[in-house]
Amino acid sequence: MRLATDLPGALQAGELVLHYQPVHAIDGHDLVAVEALMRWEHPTLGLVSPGSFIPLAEKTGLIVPIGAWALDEACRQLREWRTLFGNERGLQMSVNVSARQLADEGFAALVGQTLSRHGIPAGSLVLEITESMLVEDQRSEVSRLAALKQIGVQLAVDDFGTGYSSLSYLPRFPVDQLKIDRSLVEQIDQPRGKAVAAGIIELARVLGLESVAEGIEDENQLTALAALGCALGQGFHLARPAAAADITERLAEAL
Ligand code: G
Ligand code: G
Ligand code: MN
Ligand code: NA
Repeated sequence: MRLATDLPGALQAGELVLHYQPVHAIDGHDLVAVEALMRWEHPTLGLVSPGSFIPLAEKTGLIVPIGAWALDEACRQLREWRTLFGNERGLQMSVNVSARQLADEGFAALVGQTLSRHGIPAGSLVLEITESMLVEDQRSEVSRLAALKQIGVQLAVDDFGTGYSSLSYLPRFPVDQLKIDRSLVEQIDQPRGKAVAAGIIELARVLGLESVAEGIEDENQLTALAALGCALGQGFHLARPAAAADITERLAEAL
């Protein structure tokens, strides 16, 4: 188990990096946000995707320091882009958060400190949490999320539609975005798939939440989502995750 033995040293060794996937407005195509996605530049295995080491980091608890690093690095990078391209452009940064991080007593304080260290307005940070985190232990989760909302960050439900299909958390949790999972976007070319996507987008609308479609891989899916009134989109058809320098170029082109 190379990964398991090497992971504890990876953060210290500077082997973890963030790539960023653009999030575009579906009407107008503006680049409005990026999602930070971790990568491990392993000295011999090459670029390792988070799917293969995040679960390991969660199991061992390493996700707490690694996640704190990712939050800090994402905010540092957002500061750089906002300074280069103007705060008024309003670029937002999404960061994935694991259950283990949210369960940490000091998480909201950590988020607050990280934002002030980099001079980032709280509203431009989106924390992505998964549905399964919301159904686990509702009472303590509600108070943890409320503490984050008090700071002013936005909260997104990631992989929406793939969890325990319990919607009972939605009225109670102060979330701002629903990120429609790519397994649903994939089925949008079929009548029943389209109906489900339409229902979610309508649900987001009546709750006053932003809808974000993930995993858009072709023009037909984009057109269907636009027709349904989905606000934001992400996917290989729009832009792949890329290193910070590539995103800097894209932002410069969009000026
Ligand atoms: O890039 P890839 O498809 O391999 O991502 C797999 C999973 O890893 C995604 O579900 C994503 O949410 C998660 N992930 C990526 N970056 C981070 C991170 O910085 N922190 C946490 N907790 N999860 C991440
Ligand atoms: O769980 P989360 O939504 O955070 O996972 C994001 C992951 O989805 C990233 O690892 C990213 O590489 C991947 N991803 C982004 N866009 C697409 C896409 O259009 N198709 C597929 N198959 N994966 C995508
Ligand atoms: Mn995500
Ligand atoms: Na997702």
